[in-house]
Amino acid sequence: MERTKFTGKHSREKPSTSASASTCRKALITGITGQDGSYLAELLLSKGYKVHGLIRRSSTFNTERIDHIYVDPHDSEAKLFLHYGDMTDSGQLTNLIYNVKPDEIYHLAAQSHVRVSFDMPEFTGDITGIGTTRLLEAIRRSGIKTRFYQASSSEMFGDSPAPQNEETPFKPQSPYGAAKVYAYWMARNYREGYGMFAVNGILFNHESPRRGETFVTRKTTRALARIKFGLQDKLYLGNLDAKRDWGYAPDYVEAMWLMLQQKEPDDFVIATGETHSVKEFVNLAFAHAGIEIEWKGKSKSEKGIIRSLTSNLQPLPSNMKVGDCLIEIDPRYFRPLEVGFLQGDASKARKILNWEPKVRFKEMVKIMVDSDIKDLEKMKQCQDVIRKLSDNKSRQ
Ligand code: NDP
Ligand code: GDR
Repeated sequence: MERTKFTGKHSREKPSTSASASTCRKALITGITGQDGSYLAELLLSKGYKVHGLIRRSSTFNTERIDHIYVDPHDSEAKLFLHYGDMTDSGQLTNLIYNVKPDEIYHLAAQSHVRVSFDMPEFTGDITGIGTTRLLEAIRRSGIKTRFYQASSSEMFGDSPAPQNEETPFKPQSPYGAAKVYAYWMARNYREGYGMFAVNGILFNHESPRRGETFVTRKTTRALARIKFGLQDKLYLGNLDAKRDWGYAPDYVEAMWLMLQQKEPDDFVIATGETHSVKEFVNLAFAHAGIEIEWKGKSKSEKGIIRSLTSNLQPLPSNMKVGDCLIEIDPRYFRPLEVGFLQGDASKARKILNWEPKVRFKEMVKIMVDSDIKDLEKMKQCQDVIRKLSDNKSRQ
């Protein structure tokens, strides 16, 4: 498919008169430019939906994750339509829902970074918490009959004992977790109070090559690729002992869709049931790139040192050798409160939605490492071509 950047010039959908268009289902995705939004948009388009996405105005392009599926709306084949808006703007949300009349709404927009939520608790509450209420109210006021998905999170469980399922009490340990608990209850209130088809997908961590660069998995695989190419010396991390139930994002958006296809609205935990520490993630990622790490020291002084280098690590940065320190702790990445152990029990989703994770932890780590290394290889090849061209030019 042709790569066309969204420029904002043609965001309005042209009225369609074709029979197939009038019967195809319409979905609205908030947070379409994020990791999950992009995979979900692909999934819904593959199922024949027309997909409308809410995007924020930004001074730089923020549509990189969906550029490959964007087609100019003047094209009769166009099925993806983008609209400017923000979770703080109730009027625009109401207008959008009234005009688009979506059959399904997937609400994924959020300030989604837990560490950042401690720096910006009020903003996080506004976007991640009240933002959901604004959307629910927009649905109610516009009078549109639609199905609503709320992106709830395992962070709502906080330090409740594992394994966590739909019955586990919420004990959030961050402004982000607290905002999500509020949003969870608002979705339930609108379901129970107004008979709205509103569901909560309580998703545990899920990652992919499209994961934001400041979440620990992607931060690690990206840094690893940069270290391999000699562009970065070290990776600085926070708490290495936290354990997470990490799944693969494309599997998880499938579960979102399944939840909105049920007869009755209900809430579901989505998880793999496996849990691993940050350190295990780092060890596996580096090992996949041919760097075996050993850990020395304790707490803030703990360091990840090269124990051995295997032959698949080519090209090697010329100065890299056994005994070098590649990973250090930076206390800036610690959180005032931490969620130490998450492990989901997704038996309800397995039974009712017939949902199972397809990609497991080890495979997911490899997918992410390979993708970041490939991206840098491509970038390096482009730089080499540019260098050769400019060498040739200067010789002329
Ligand atoms: P991302 O951080 O990748 O994406 C967040 C999206 O929200 C982006 O499209 C972002 O836009 C948009 N957004 C942020 N603020 C606003 C705003 N004020 N108005 C409109 N849009 C806004 O998150 P993920 O894709 O990883 O997660 C999707 C949802 O699922 C989030 O709600 C997250 O909290 C939740 N969740 C995620 C889990 C995970 O492991 N990934 C697990 C459980 C829940 P922009 O691109 O412009 O920044
Ligand atoms: P999380 O994901 O907080 O679980 O929220 P993140 O990847 O940020 O942290 C996971 C664990 O790794 C530890 N950690 C670090 N984290 C980051 N970001 N950076 C570091 O350098 C670092 N070092 C160690 C953290 O302390 C934590 O224990 C994600 C988000 O997607 C939420 O939106 C979502 O709701 C939850 O997952 C489920």
